[in-house]
Formats: sequence, C-alpha cells, structure tokens
Amino acid sequence: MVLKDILANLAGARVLVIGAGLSGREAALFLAAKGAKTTLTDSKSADRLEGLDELSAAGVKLCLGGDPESVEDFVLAVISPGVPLTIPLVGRLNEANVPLIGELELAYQFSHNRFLAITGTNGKTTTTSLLEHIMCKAERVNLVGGNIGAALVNSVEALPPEAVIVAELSSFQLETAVDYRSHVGAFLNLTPDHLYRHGTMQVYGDTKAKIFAHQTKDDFAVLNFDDELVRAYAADLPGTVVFFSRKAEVEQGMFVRGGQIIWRFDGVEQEVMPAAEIMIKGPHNLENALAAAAMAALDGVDLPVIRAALADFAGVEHRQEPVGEFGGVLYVNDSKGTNPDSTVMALLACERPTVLILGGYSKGSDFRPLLPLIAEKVKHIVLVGETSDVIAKTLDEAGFTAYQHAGMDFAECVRLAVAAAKPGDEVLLSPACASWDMFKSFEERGEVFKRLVSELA
Ligand code: UMA
Repeated sequence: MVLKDILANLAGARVLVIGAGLSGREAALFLAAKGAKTTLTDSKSADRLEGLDELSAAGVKLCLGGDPESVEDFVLAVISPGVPLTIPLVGRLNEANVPLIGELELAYQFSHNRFLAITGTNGKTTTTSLLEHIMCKAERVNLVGGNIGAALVNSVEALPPEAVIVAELSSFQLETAVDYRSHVGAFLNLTPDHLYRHGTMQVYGDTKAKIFAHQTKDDFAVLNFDDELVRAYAADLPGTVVFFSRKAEVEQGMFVRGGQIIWRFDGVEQEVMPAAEIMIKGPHNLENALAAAAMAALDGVDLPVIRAALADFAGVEHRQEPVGEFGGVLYVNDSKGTNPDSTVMALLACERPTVLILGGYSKGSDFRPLLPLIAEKVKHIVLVGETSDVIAKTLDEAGFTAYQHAGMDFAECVRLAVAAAKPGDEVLLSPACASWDMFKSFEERGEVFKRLVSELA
C-alpha cells in the first residue's frame, strides 16, 4: 500500500512509533487522535521517560525497555530522528515490509501550507529563528518547528491557508523523508558532524540535500555559494537555484558588494541594507542573515521589512549568547556549539583573550580545525566530559599546554574557567561536542552554565 493510502485509513490501523522523546510522543498522540491503534516503544524503561500519563490517557500502548515481540501486524512505523536506522527493530520492520517514516514526513503529509525549510551543519537555529522574526515583522502567520525543538505534526492541520511553516531540518529528519517537499529550502553549509551515524561526508551531504527533493521549478533551492560542497549540489536540482554569498556577486541571489547587501533576482538588482546594520555579528551570522533574507524575499516579503528585521534580531539562546560581564570578564554561552566547526565560528567572533570550555559527548570529531584559532585567541582551556582526553591529545600534539581537566564535573569546569579569567577576558562555553555525556540536551548544559556563572562570577 502506498503511504498516502495508509495515512488516509489510519482509523483502527496498527501503527508503531519508535522513540518516546519529543518527536515520538507527539507523533504517537497525533496518530492516536486519528484513531490508529498506536504502540510507542522506547529502549528506556518508564522511570526514565516523561509524559507517559498523557500518552496512556490518549490510548497509546506503551512498550518500554525493549522492542515489540512481533511487528508483522503494523501497517506503518514512525521513527524518532535520534534513533539510528541500523537498530535491529528497523531491520525486522524492513523484513516485514512495514513502511517507515519520520515525524517530519507525517507532518508534511497532513499539512496544507508551504514549507520554508533550513538545513546545514551550523547556523540552522539562528537562520530559522531569524526567518521567523522576519515573517512576524511581515505580519505573516507562521509556524516554527522541527529540529529547533518543537515537533510539527500536531500543529500543521489547523493552520490557516495563508500561513507558512518555517522548519529547521536535521539530516536525521531528512533521512526518513519520502514525499516531503520544501517550497523554499536552504542548505547553509556542510562540515563534518554526525559521521558516527551517516558514515561518510557524501552520505551526510546527500541526506541534507533531500531538502530539495520533489521540488518543481516553482520552488526554490537556496544554496551557500561560498561553500564548495554545498554549491556542488546546485548542478542537479529540480527547483530554481538561488545562491547567497558574502564573497562573490552571484548571478541570482543575495550577496554583499562594497558593504551593501544586494538582492539580484530575475535580472533586477535591489539594495537591501548595509551589512553593518545586521545586529548579529561575525562572518557566519552574515551568511545566516543572507540565507534568511533570500528565503523571505523569495516568499514575497518586502525588502524594507527584511531590513528592519535583520537590524533588530538579537540572536538565539545558547548560540553565542552573552550571559553578562562580571568583574570585567565577559561570559558567553555557546552550548549549541556541538561540533568543532561551530566552535571555530564562536572563536572567530571573540574579540578578547579567551578562556574556552571544551568537551562533551564523543561524536568521533577531529578537533584539529580548532588549533589555529586556539593559538590566536585562547589563553586557557578547561576540558570537561567524555572527549577530554582526545582533545588533550590534540592540544599536546600542537604544543598547547595551557589547559586543565575538570573530569566529568561541569561545576568544577566552570569554577576553573572563572578562576583562570582576568578583567578584560572572555569565558566562552563552546564545547565542540554534544551534551549527551552529562546532560539531557545542549539547552540544559547552557542553562546550568548560566546558573553557575551567576553564582560563581
Ligand atoms: N531511543 C530508542 N532507541 C534507540 C535510540 C533512542 O528508543 O536506539 C529513544 C531514547 O531512549 C529517547 C528517544 O529515543 O527516549 C529520543 O528520541 P530523539 O533522540 O529523536 O529525541 P527527541 O526528544 O524526540 O528530539 C528530536 C530531535 N533529537 C535528535 O534528533 C537527536 C530534536 O533535535 C528535535 O528538536 C525534536 O525531535 C523535535 O523535532 C535536537 C537535536 O539534538 C535539538 N538534534 C540534533 C542536532 O541538532 O545536532 C540532530
């Protein structure tokens, strides 16, 4: 049976949802509300999960701490983005020919509105939030969700016809997309991340490029001209290609010339604003702003509205977020810096001698790309979490000795960073690693950092 037929006949159908985090819980509630006999499974036991009462009350059957015994009766499975497709349960579902989708595809199938979607290794959340900000300023109804921390599925059906869906999409979400189509899709950049899951950069990039699948010439593929790996995808896309660039004057797209942001589309050139007027700083934030501006322009937002929004968007929590200045030391929370490239970008924006907090959950990253900026800007490093030893080895090999270990003690790590900073310095939490060795999420890590800073500094 094709997916559309299955989804049109959910009442009474047996469906399985894998993973009882945010995405899985929302998918299960949605399917149960459609009358499906819904089973939700998770490798964790009940005492380690949240929101189970609401699920039980909605009639969702829970299968926790292990997999369902038989899978043959399910007509559909919906898998959470964080669950790898290599787990044995997925193998069993494939053998039994049970179609497998993610919550993004489920939301897409029930949506009536156009998707403006953003993917890339870094800058997704900032660009998504900025696009939302532009849409609000343009007084357009919009729904924001996806990897940004909000499932879409329970909100899409009730949207008015004129609304747009602004979605942050990860490679994990795009991996299980089937018919999903973005009206405007943007691919910001591609650097190594999540390779423990995708294996190679080619697979990782191709998975992200699924954001452009099923587009027609009336849809737009927005690509970073300055990122060679991203630009290469332009050659073979079904949608209309539009670039953004801070280095080159692109034939069609948003670019910078002599400090002015220019929008060139269908042979017409218009000035948007001076780049210096953008409130969020740093070269990567200029790229994020160019991407969001291009997306908004393609969806028909007037350029003066885009200009006003770019000029007063202050940024995103946990992303180079200034926590405050105490005793002459500036504290910055970049907990969302979960890969080396992201930390490189945070360091590029540093204007003071920096005490850097590095380390966390291991994704098998290579930390050498950090070394030139560490040599240039960092006076001291505090290492924390699972990856401490690997990072220490990289620092040793480069001859950088000004570092300390805080083990698995995050409070100790903040204490050491505070002690190492002198007036005029910056303390930057930008760990270059995910948070999952010590925290539930990067948000929790950022919150704890901010609390500790306010207590200690
Ligand atoms: N689980 C299993 N079996 C497994 C692995 C996991 O049952 O083999 C269970 C876990 O025990 C847990 C659940 O799956 O209970 C977690 O599912 P999940 O990891 O998909 O997390 P959710 O809470 O559903 O959040 C997901 C996204 N998480 C990931 O992709 C890891 C959220 O992105 C997203 O905001 C949310 O859906 C709503 O769409 C977060 C993220 O870290 C921000 N994304 C990664 C990133 O940005 O780097 C990709």
